[in-house]
Amino acid sequence: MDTRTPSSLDDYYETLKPLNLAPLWVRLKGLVPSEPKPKAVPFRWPWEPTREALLASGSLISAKEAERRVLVLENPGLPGQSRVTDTLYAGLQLILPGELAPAHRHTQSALRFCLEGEGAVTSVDGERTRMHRGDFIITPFWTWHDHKHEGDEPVIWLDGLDVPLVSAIGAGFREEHMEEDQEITRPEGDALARYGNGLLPLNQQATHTSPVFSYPYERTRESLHVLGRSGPVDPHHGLTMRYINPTNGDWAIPTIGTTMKLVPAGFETRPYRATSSEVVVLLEGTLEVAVGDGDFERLSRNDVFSVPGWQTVRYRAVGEDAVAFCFSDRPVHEKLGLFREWQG
Ligand code: GTQ
Repeated sequence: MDTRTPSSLDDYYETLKPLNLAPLWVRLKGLVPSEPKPKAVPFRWPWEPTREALLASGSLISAKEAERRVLVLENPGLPGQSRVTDTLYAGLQLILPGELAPAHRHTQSALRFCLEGEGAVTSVDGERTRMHRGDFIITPFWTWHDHKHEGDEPVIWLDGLDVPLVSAIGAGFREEHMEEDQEITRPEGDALARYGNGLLPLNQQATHTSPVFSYPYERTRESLHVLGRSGPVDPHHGLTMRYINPTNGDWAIPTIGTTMKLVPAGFETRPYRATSSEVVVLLEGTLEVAVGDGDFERLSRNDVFSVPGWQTVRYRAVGEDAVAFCFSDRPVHEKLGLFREWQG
């Protein structure tokens, strides 16, 4: 080996490559930035063309062939990476009458937020739940889940998963079930009655994920609209309620924070930013959102919007009350003691 001292730093760097070494001093500021610099950008997926593209897949590939017939929402700042923000995955899933998306399980936690159509059923670890617009459904990590369609119109829902987070820590596993269609062992509504009525079985232990795996919109909506008539409206969040795990008071999913937000007609939120990144989908009304120095962008029904971390965000509702479902990686920031927020 040539042990002579290189004559320049560039020559020196060349000598480091075969040794699998690198100088920290050229990388330090990138590795340890002064503040978060997400690669994801704020972006809106408009419902109509997105829905059209998804429906077009329906005549080309079946849910069974695809395993899951999903169009992944790819953030333009992270092309080819199947990420909606730096840390979250989102997709829009289509299931047609009579179809079955076969049972599997994985260590990624998943949520479904139902947007269009009636008649689909998701089964999770032995219990079925019917899916209606606005329902929030959880498939906890490592639970068997399949989706089927017993109705007569296309059904579309938004999938949210912690795929990039699980990948970052190298904890991803998947298994296919031996049967396409898992065995049902409890009646529909069991989980909601057992865990979701302000009651718990006497000796219930805390669970990682909320055992209430289906949160019907009917109930969420009632809470929000009752609060909307009387309660104070938070200047930064409007009326935002988080879905909880009743066994420990934590977020419903240990890695994904889910909320429903009502912004009253004419209300504009104060600027806010947090380290967590978020995905927003508009359920009711018209919501405008401004990120950073950008102009307000209008979200219409079922539009999906990505808010990267550490970006200032403001919302305003136009015309009538706006209701939006949001999911974020906030629980991970909190659990690591790294959650920061700023309220303008
Ligand atoms: O429905 O189980 O969008 O496993 C991505 C991975 C949906 C699902 C996705 C999945 C699923």
